[in-house]
Amino acid sequence: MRIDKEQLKEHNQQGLAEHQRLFGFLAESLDKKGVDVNQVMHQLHQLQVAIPSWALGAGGTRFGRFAMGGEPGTLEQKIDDIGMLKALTQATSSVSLHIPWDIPSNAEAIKNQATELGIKFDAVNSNTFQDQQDQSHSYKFGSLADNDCMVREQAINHNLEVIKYGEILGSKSITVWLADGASFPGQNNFKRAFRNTESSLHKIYEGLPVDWKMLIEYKPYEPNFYSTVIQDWGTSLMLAESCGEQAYTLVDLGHHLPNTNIEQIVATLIMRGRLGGFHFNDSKYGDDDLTCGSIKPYQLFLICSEIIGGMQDNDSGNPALEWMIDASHNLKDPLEDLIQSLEAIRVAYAQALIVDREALYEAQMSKDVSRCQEILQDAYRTDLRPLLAEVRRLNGGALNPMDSYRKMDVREKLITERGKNVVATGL
Ligand code: LRH
Ligand code: MN
Repeated sequence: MRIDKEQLKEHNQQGLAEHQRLFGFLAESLDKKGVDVNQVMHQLHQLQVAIPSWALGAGGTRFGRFAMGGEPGTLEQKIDDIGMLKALTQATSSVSLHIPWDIPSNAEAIKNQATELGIKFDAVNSNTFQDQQDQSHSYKFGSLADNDCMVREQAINHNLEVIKYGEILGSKSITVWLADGASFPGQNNFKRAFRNTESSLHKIYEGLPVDWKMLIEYKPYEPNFYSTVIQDWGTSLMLAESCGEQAYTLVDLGHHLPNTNIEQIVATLIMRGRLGGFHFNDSKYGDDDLTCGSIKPYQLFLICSEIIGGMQDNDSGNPALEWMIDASHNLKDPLEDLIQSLEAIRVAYAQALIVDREALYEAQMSKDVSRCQEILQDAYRTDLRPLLAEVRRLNGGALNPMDSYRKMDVREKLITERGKNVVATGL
C-alpha cells in the first residue's frame, strides 16, 4: 500500500489557514528571541530516525500478544509500511534490520524497492539471544561470553554473516546487543565472562569494513536477572575502546535502572568521542519499550539538549549519531505508535535547538541556578508543533500525520490487503 499524495495535499489544504496562523505567530515570537527559524527547520529536517524492522507488528510480552490485523508478513511489506511513515512524517528514511528475523530473500529486489521509496538500510542487528532451527550450539547460557569456545565461535560467525548482509544492502554499522549474563549468584565468573566477550568482539571487529561502525548496546538486566555482561555504559565504553576507533556505545533509553541520569551518560560519551547512537523509547519501570516521550518527555528533551550542546562543543570528534527507535507495540497500532514516537523525538530535538546556550553558559558561570532552569524550561515550554508541521509540509509530508493516517483508513486497508491474523517477525 502507498500513501496517496493527492489525498495528502487535500488534507493539508483543509488545515492550511489555521496552520499558517499558528506557524506565523510562532516564527515571529522565535525571531524576536533571536532564534534562526530557518536554521532550526533545516536541522530538524536533517533529523531522520531509523525504524526498527521488528516493531512494525504487534509486540507481545510473556503474558501474551494481541494481533493487530494487517501486519506486514514479509520484509517487502515492512519496507512498504516504512515508506508510508516517510510519506506522512518526512522524519524517517531508513530501516534497521534484525537478522535472522528479516533476512532478505532477494537482496537486490529489496534494495530496489527501498530505493524507490527513498529508504536506506541503517544499522543491522545480530541476534545471539535466540536459538535458530538446526543451530549446532545453544545460546541458552550465553553467546560471545559463553565458557564454551564453540558457542563463542558460532556467535562470532553469526555477527560476521550479519555484516555481510549489511554490506549487500548498503548498511554502515552493526549493533551488537548481548543477553549474556547470569540469573543467579555464582552462575558466572564476571572476569572470564567479560574477557570472553572482549576477545569475541575483537574477532568481529576484525571483520568490520573500514567505513563501518560497531555499536555496542548495554542493558542492566532481562532476560538475565542477576547480572548482564555488558550491563552499563562504562562496560560498553571499555569494550569499545578495547576494540578500536570504529567501535562506539549505543544508548537504549530503556536500558537504565530507575532514575539513572541518562543525559549525563550521553554528555560523557560524547566528551569521550564514543557515542554511536540511540535506541529511542520510553519506560516507567524497566525495558518497557513504550512510545518515545509518552512517560518522561522532559528527560527526552534534556537528552537532546546534551546531544546538541555536546556536538556543538565536539572537541573529541564524536561522529554523527545514529538515531533509531526501538519499541514494542502491545496495545497501539504500530504505525500510529511510530508516528507518535517520531513526533516526540522531533519535538524534544526542536526544543533543544532553541535553548539559548550563550545565556545558559553565562548563568552557569555566574552560578545563577534559577536562571539556568528558566532558560532550559523556556525552551521546553515552547510549543513548537507548528514548526514541525511546517517542516513536514515543505518536504511533502502531512501537516498532521496521525489525522491523515486515520482519514485514509490505512489500517483497515492493510487488514483487507493482508488479513487479520498475519504475524510480523520480531519481538
Ligand atoms: C534488547 C533490545 C536490542 C534488540 C532487541 C530487539 O532489549 O533493545 O536492541 O536487539 O531489543
Ligand atoms: Mn535496543
